[in-house]
Amino acid sequence: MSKLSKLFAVSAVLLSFSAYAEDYPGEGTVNAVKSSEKKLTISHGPIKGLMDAMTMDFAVADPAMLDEVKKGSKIKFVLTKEKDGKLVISDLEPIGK
Ligand SMILES: [Cu+2]
Repeated sequence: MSKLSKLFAVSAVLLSFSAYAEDYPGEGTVNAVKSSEKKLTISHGPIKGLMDAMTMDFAVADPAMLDEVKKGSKIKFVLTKEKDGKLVISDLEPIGK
């Protein structure tokens, strides 16, 4: 392991202990893109440690993420629970394209 990757590994560990926000990976299907609300309606599978499978709206961290999907898109996403308990999709990626 190079010095630089060791440094990254150490900072990643420190970050995971010190961060207020928690990340949860999930998968689901986009049912609706609500551009004006910066939200996606997603039928998601169980999100371990957070919730069971259901259909619900999620806010996205960056409106540009809405352009990466459309109704029917299957996606992987990272749901971030912020310090104040708010849930936001902080990353997403279409799957099976
Ligand atoms: Cu849910």
